[in-house]
Amino acid sequence: MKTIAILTGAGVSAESGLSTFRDNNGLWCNHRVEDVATPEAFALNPKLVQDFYNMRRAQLKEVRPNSAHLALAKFVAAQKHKVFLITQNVDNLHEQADKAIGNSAQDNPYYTLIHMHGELRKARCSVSDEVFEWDDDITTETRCSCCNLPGRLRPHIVWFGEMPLHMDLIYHALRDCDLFISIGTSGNVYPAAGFVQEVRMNGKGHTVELNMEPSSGHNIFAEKLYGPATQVVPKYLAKIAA
Ligand code: BV8
Repeated sequence: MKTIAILTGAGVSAESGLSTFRDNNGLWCNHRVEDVATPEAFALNPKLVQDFYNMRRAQLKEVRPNSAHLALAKFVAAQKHKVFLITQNVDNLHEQADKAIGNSAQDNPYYTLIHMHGELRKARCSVSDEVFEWDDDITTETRCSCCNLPGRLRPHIVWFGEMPLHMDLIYHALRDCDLFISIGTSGNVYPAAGFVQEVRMNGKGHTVELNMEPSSGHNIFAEKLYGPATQVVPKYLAKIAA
């Protein structure tokens, strides 16, 4: 049984119209990270942080998966190997693509989809840690159904300085995989940026980078293909599926 681990970042969603973080006019260009994506920022100015995520959550209603998401979804659905799709993204475009081709991680025993930085369409109570499906705005007045009090509900997002989710499962996949494909990430944010190193040091997988341009860790990858995800992802997956 072969295992495939795939890491995606903001670049896979760029051609669906979602801003990346560090490209020109990226998300962080309009907001300092410290102002909107840390627990301290949330404590200091909860309305600014909630508005930042409300804007991004609302965008999800207008964006659709692109041909890179769809090629990934078709590739994953066709596998009789274990596939771990580990995304840094908090959008739901992988889920939308899976649904479009009739697949889902819930129904496919070979397929695990991991949102290591959380999800825009979920909210979490800061006190009970209960997580809720959430499609609307969250304000400082919104009440969580667990405590029925305002001001406790936060985006279910991993901020800087917080531990990403499902890390044990992720490291198991990295050490076990025969193939590690990194797609659309700049390799600036840890621990995700260190995954390729983990595969090289403690795993056995062939490592591949598919990105618009060389990432910070480009020289660690055994194979690289550069260009827009909607071109390089379908091309690469067709090659290995043949
Ligand atoms: C933690 C949710 C510890 C928010 C995000 C060393 C080890 C460990 C930690 C650190 C370390 N050094 C520093 C740290 C701290 C920090 C960090 O890494 N800082 C960086 C800036 C140096 N890391 C953390 O804080 C992490 N937590 O380490 O906790 C701990 C230990 C014990 C106990 C408690 C805690 C948490 C990091 C998670 C932060 N949250 N997201 C949100 O989304 O609002 S990170 C954020 O960056 C997004 O998730 C994003 O996905 C992620 C990575 O960015 P990319 O996806 O790569 O996006 P980017 O714009 O950078 O790049 C896009 C790429 O796509 C580019 O290369 C571009 O060329 C390409 N591209 C563009 N268009 C296309 C394309 N490619 C193809 N086609 C296209 N069309």
